[in-house]
Amino acid sequence: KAEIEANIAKIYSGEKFYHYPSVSYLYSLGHYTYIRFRTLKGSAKKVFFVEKKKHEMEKKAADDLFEYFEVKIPRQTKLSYYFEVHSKDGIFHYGDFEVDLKEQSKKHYVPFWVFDRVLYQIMPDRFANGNPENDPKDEIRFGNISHHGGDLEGILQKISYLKELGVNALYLTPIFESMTYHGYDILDYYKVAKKFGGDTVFEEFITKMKREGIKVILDGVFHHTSFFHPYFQDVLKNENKSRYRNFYRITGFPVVSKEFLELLNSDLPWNEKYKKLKSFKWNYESFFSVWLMPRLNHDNEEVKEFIKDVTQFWLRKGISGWRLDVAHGVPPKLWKEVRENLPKSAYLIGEVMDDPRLWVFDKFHGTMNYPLYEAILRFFVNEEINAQEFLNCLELLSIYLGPVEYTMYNFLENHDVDRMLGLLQDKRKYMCALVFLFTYKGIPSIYYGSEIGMNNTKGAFMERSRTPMVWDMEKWDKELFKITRELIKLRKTSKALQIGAFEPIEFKDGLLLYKRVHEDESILVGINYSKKMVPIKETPKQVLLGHLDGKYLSPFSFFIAHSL
Ligand code: ARE
Ligand code: CA
Repeated sequence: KAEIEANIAKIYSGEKFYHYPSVSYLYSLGHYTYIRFRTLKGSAKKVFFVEKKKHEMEKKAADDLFEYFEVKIPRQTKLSYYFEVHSKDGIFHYGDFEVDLKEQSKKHYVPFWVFDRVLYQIMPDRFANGNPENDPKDEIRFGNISHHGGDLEGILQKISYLKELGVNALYLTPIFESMTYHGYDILDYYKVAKKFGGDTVFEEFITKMKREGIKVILDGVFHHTSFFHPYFQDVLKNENKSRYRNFYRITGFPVVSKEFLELLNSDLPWNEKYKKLKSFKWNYESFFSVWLMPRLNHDNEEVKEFIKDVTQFWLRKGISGWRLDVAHGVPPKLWKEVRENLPKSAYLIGEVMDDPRLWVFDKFHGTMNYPLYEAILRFFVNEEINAQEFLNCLELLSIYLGPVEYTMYNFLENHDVDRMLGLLQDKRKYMCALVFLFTYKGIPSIYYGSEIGMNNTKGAFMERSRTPMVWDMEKWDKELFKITRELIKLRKTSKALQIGAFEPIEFKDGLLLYKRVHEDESILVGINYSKKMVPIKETPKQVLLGHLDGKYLSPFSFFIAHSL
């Protein structure tokens, strides 16, 4: 181990200290400008940021190799500065930087409307059936799971519900022509599926949502198309001579065997066919070996143009942004081109499962925040890390993402993971996690039904979190609905929660105590995720939500307050 460490130290010895005014080391957001500095672990005792005045920087986080320091100062547009590093070998001056932050914010423009949003994710098939006449027939069921008949009319009929809840942006999983209930196998990217109401209902949908101040974000599936998409069908038919041969990643001909086609065209019911076809071999790349989803060839200029065209098309039709499916399976460079091609006001979220850094800054405005979700799972669900460790995870992410953090898509659940209330089996605990989600940096989202206590964890993974929305009010958890509604309200009106600085006060054992600060607004949040009563050392001015027992916070409870 010592040898490895010595080698690492050697590799980085020229880089013991590091800062460059790139967006994750220097940025402005809200009321502040944030400056970061990196040191090789153990190589600095103190770091000062010097700009007119000398500011001591705070050690925020550490990973295996480095320690990260930060200081925040009132928002600046121009800066000239250097660093003074105190180490055991003496005092060093690092850098001499002149920076115009206006240039940076022009380059990393974020659509301003995003900050005060609370997203609500809906799987249209599973939400509300507003028109039974458009329900698809059973012959297009895949696997054992099929359509429930939900549609855009259904969502429209529930506008008053959405208003009461207070959400002001919707993320809909795919609504284009497809054969499955989830819609990730798109047949026509320019048509809203008839089963969801078609183009006419979509227009009405957009108009009404606009009137209500609800933004609409759609799911864009550009990693793959459906096997039955006309482009892929053309390849099947014309093989090597197909005009669309290079739209996909074909690895040989024939693309599928005769037996495959025979089975496909047989009279067997879809669920049987689908299962049997899985065991065949085929000559194209696909999503996770799913034959139904052949992978597009993103090196092909025509495919690039196609993606740009579709994303533009629906923005012109009135949507406000895209959630981009399997974004990590498409080259980042392409997303950059896509972004440059769209109006600046479009909000782009990539589905990226792991390290998001390659995909943000000049690509997406954020990703589905899986790293934060992992940290939440580890602290709130598995309880395998304590508050200090949780804080280090948060601060590391903050160091990695810089301003992007504030526009990440944050979630406790979505259609690909289990419902957290089900995992926790404890409403008090769930509310603690929810309070964290709504008071932390990033755009919070609610997955349909969580607000009323849906918590199914029985059945197949992924499918079990997609049971139909419960509309029978008798079955609702009214307390959860109320608290969710209040959190949404608070979030929408608090600049501190949207763009304020995050100031940890005490992260110890199960206690999370922190402030969110913007100008003269300061919100104090306490979450006691432990079995003990915990004393709170800050005195809040006015408790807004949850409560304190004198100076104490009860087990698995929270408070949100205006602080002095
Ligand atoms: C269906 C069944 C599954 C079955 C699968 C294969 O539901 O139980 O295993 O078929 O036969 C959509 C549908 C799914 C459907 C799938 C395939 O929603 O229901 O599955 O199509 O037909 C990976 C990807 C990530 C992806 C997840 C699901 O990296 O991009 O898997 N998420 C998006 C969407 C999905 C959607 C698709 C992609 C496809 O959000 O809803 O699925 O368009 C680890 C790995 C991840 C992996 C993850 C799986 O974390 O690191 O890479 O994510 O596990 O949970
Ligand atoms: Ca219907």
